[in-house]
Amino acid sequence: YANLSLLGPPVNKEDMPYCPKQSPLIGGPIHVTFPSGLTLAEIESKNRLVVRGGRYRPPNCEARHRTAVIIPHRNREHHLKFLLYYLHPFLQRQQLSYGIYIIHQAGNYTFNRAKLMNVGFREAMREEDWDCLFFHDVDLIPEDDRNTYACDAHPKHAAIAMDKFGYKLPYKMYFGGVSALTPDQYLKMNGFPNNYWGWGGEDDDIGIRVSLGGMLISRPSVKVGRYKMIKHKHDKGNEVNPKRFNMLAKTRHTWKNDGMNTVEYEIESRDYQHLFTNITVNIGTEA
Ligand code: UDH
Repeated sequence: YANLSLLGPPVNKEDMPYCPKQSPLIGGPIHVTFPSGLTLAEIESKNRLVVRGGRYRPPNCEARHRTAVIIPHRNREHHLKFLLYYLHPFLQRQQLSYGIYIIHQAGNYTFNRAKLMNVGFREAMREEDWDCLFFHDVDLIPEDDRNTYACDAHPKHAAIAMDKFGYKLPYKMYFGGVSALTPDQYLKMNGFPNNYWGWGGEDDDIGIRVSLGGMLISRPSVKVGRYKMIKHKHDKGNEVNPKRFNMLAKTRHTWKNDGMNTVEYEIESRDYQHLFTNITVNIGTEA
């Protein structure tokens, strides 16, 4: 009998080689425009390899990273369409294994972005052993392929250069828009706060938690961490939170008793669509 080892490695799915460290599909800057009349069906037809719930794996190699993208959402379907239009091909060019989760706040009570992220973390990790979570505003479109959606040794603030801030960091501790943490990093800072209702403050609280958790902030270069924000006005139901400065002054006393260890909510529905998993959640109201 012939020596079977001479036939080379088996070519079944389980035994694929790892993807290269640098994806050959990466193109650099992306020209972002907002085409009118875009439909979900059109985006679906352009993303044939995406499967139920917005999941994807590279077809010809084993991904080096497994990333869940968590998007807090209510009443921004129009933005969501544009984000999906750009994000799916972007993540595929990076040869990642990924899933996209929309965490939809049920009801009309004041919005709570950070608490929705805690829900997203728990629900995504329940489904799969993700090694990186990207917490992603719905209205920010990455403008460069080299902004890799994988985690670093420290929590990563990815949206370092947004067009609305003149493509630079607005202040040193800014941690808003798009950030990425491993499950370990997330739990080390007890996740995000649950009690910031309305607009503002929660992103700075999260930044403070990173340092209280004994970690640093990692960032891509300003050349690469570029984002275009889809222009919009303040949302109804997300009024400016007047308590935010008082709360921020107390974060170092509150973070251990408010976060992943105390988050409470009720899932209303879980819906596996082609381009994303939608989780509609009742997160309650302010205490
Ligand atoms: N979000 C929703 N629905 C809402 C409120 C917020 O989905 O009703 C989510 C969404 O993912 C959004 C994120 O929470 O990207 C952050 O909220 P935001 O976009 O309101 O915050 P940002 O600071 O914008 O980006 C502030 C309003 C700018 C008004 C400027 C008027 N010139």
